[in-house]
Amino acid sequence: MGQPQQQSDGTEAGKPPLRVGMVGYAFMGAAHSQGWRTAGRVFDLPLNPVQAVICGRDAAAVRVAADRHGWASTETDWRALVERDDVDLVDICTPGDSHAEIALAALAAGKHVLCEKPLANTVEEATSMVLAAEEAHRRGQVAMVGFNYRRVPATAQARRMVAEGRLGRLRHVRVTYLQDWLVDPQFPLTWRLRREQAGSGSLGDLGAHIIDLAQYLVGERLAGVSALTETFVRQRPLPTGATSGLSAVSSAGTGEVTVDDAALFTARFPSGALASFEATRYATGRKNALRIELNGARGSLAFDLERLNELSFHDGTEPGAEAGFRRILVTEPDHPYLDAWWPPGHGLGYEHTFVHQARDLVHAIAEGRRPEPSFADGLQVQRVLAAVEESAEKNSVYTPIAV
Ligand code: SOE
Repeated sequence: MGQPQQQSDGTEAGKPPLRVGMVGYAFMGAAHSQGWRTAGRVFDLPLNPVQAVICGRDAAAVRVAADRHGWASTETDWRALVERDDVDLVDICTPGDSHAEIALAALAAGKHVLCEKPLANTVEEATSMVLAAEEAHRRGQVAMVGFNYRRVPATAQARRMVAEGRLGRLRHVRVTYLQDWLVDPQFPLTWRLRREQAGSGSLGDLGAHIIDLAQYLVGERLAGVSALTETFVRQRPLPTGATSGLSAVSSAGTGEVTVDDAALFTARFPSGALASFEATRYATGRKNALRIELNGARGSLAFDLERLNELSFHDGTEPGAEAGFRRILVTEPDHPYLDAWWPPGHGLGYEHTFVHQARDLVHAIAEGRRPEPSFADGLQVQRVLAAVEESAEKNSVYTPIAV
């Protein structure tokens, strides 16, 4: 690993600090904390991330989170965090219903912003966030949306290979994101199952990831979709007390599930490739199976998040008798991000995507450039989500994506 000079408080000598204020401390808050804690220790960054303050409404719980994840102080009101002079960047790790309000306030207060996906709950909210981000960019601020799966070394390597033309002209893009944590009808009605908080269900939670990843890998934006969505279990027990990550305890009484459980859609890329997408929390036995396969005129590539240090590559230009899918172990210093980590052959995991995300954002801030994915990229994904919902309501009628 790279060995930047650390001081006892974790800051790095001789570099300007980037003081981070995080809103939210549950699953995504913990994941982003890993990113901020580790990025400057592994990568040689132009700015030194400092975990200044973390915010949550429950004072005792946020104190525990601060101690556990290495934050120097706490707040219980995000407005106070946003106004603090010792915060340069606001990292939004809350459910989607508060993304727009917090991001707009943070940008107005002169902060850089990192916002978890999906960017917002509606196209209107996302549009206002893009306008504010553009204005803020003219003042030197940077705003990024957190599609962390671009930062798996194997997906970044796949992007390189597509861009280099190793697959030739793309014909098929096949993407699924399969989980199974809702199979049990007794699983409680947590915020991810309420439209007013989450915006949508599997579609926004998982579909947003695969839309972004497919467009990133292909290097084009989808033109239109034909979709089906379904809510398999419409009533669920109400949760008692706090929920954490994907787990919760239920009580007596039930409530209505107001989001989709699964979304299925087909789409066309402008250059002609056909794409299919499936997002569900009901794929029994599939835990976090984000899979993508690209088939081009010269070859194919496949990736599976459950085997995230690998790519499967078929080079169609090889002699037929010897050709076939072969495994590329994406663990070498030549692969994206990996020269800073372990000796060759030593793999990474889910949490490292958040370290890479922090690294890339710090570089964008130091260089004053628009980060990728930007809020504008987040808005475009939001438009695809809206088109999927519109198409599904009209029984899968082809629905163009607004630009
Ligand atoms: C739950 O479905 C979830 O944690 C998503 O919210 C994340 O974005 C995804 O990365 C893993 O699954």
